[in-house]
Amino acid sequence: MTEPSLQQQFDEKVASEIAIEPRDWMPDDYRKTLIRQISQHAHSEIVGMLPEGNWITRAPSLRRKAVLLAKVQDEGGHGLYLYSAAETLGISRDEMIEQLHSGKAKYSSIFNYPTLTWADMGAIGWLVDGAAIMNQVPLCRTSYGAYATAMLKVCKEESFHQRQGYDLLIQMCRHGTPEQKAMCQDALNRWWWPSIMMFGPPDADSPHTQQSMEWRIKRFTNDELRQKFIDVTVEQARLIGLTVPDPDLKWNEATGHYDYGKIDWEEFWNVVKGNGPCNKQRLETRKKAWENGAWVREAASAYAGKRRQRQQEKNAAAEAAAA
Ligand code: FAQ
Repeated sequence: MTEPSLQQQFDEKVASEIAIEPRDWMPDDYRKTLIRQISQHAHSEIVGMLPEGNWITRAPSLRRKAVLLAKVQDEGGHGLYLYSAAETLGISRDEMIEQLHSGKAKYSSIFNYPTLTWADMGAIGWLVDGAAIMNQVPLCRTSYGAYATAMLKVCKEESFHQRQGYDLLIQMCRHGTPEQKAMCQDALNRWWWPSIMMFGPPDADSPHTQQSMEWRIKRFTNDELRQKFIDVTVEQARLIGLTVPDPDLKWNEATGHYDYGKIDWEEFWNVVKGNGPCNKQRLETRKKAWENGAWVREAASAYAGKRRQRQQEKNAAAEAAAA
């Protein structure tokens, strides 16, 4: 079959909502875009374990510790599904890790901010996982089958993550001391703007959005998702008596949405370029973990090799006996 008709088949599948599967023909740029997005998403999940992992030993009760531990483990699992989904596109796990460690591949800007108080665990679950859900529910219908399948499971777990964070804040805001409530407000003040930056640059400055929308990798633009997130989250803040740190935030009857203040895109690009408060620390920690885990990878692959060899010997013996 010649290239134009393969392209045509691909276009027709995308237009009629038939998932593109790993063995299907796909344009090179579609493959590259998916590898870029899925691997960066995977890196975000893995690096994203660090800010909360920092608080597991300091959780204030056994229940909160168990919940936080389960959540952070889930994020590790999400990273693994996503690395596997990216591998179906022809990139190896080692290449992806190399790209993260060399700074070639990005991970979400949000994980370069420090977690200073226990209320940050609430703010991350509520805002960061809340933003992740807003972005990832539409990805359950993304055009690449393996990514969509991974997203289905991830989204179920993200809902629990968002809930546990919001629940933590409800407890402190409604039943806590004035100091605890002030700690929650401080967490919202610090996490609000970075959370709404998570959706990426404004549509006018987003080089990938238009093409990704055409390929139905993305189902909504960065600005559309940001707006949806702001609209639901402002109401949730009000419900627990917290104030969103944006003096320009105002309900707009005409649009049916909240208008919001100017986002500091200079801060965003600065963090994306590696100059946020924790970029260096996050990458150093990941590199060290990779180096320290080398013996585990070696042992696991030696064990897998031995099992394979034993199975081959068994099969050969069975064949010889049957002959
Ligand atoms: N941070 O043209 P666009 C989570 C980059 S998971 C850093 O708009 P695109 C769960 C972008 O890569 C959070 N870089 O790009 C959790 C591109 O650079 P490149 C991660 C960013 O791909 C919770 C350039 O800017 N979620 O939170 C960011 O069409 C708690 C131009 O941007 C995903 O990855 C950013 N915020 O749209 C875990 C979701 N935004 O690659 C632990 C899947 C943009 O050309 C604890 N990804 N850039 O060098 C997506 O939906 C999209 O990739 C976007 C960006 C929306 C992130």
